[in-house]
Amino acid sequence: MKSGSMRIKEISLRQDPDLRKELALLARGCDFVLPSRFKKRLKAFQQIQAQPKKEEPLTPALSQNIPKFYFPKGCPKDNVNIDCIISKIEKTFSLFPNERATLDDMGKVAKACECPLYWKSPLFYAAGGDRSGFVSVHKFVAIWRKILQTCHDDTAKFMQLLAKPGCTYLEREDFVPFLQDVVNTHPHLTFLREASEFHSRYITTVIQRIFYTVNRSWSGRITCAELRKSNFLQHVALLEEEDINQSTDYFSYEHFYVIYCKFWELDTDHDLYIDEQDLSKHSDHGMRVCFSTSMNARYIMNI
Ligand SMILES: [Ca+2]
Repeated sequence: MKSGSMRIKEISLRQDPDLRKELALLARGCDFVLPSRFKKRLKAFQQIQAQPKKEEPLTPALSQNIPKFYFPKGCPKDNVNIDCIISKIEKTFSLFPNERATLDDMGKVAKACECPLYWKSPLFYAAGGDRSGFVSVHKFVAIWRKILQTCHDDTAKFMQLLAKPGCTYLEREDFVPFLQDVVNTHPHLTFLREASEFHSRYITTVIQRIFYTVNRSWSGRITCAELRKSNFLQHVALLEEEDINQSTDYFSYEHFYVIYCKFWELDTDHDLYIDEQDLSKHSDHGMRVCFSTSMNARYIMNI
């Protein structure tokens, strides 16, 4: 605005019929011929030019016009009736003895919360169910009400349930209770349930696949933004509807079987680590030439 007004003053100065001649002389450096009236006006003009430009503060009215566009915990929705959801949850808890839910009951609670079925164990553990073996209606309602008030999409809610207190990211061990519950209760994993020594191997494989796909920064910590950009929660939701082998990105038992068999084949001493010694025996010692190069790491990663 100020540069605009100065420009207008300059134009008016040039167009002043009484001063045009003096202005031409000024341009040639003959300021001593200028009349005092022109000098006075020129001095005032130069003073305006010399003043440093001040940053005009953003008026409150203007800042209020910029809509909020950053929602780290999801964009709040107008049509969420928290009291209605809480009432539904209380009604579900009233079906359980002493209004306490065990882990086996949490499927019904997850549905009352309008969550996918396999959110049941994260809901249970987030409400402290692992300490007492059950969750009381009061404890659960207090926690879920707070989550509904602060987390406005599924990603933010799931992150809040799984992350350690005060953490804004997920680490590998945060997924273990959730995946152990999938192993314990998914109808397509009954044969795996009978082989308890393979539980941790399946869980470890799924966790590695989750981090390989979701943790695009390779930091070892999945952020809310990374989880939101991924298809992981869609796969969790589909666990209750489809054959688990359809989840070819994460949960497929068939994929786990192929990965584990290849690992077992390469891990010749079966200590559950693949090292140079294991790979040196692979393919009639054909890979020995690679060990002194960075290819070693690449072979391990591509298994
Ligand atoms: Ca080994």
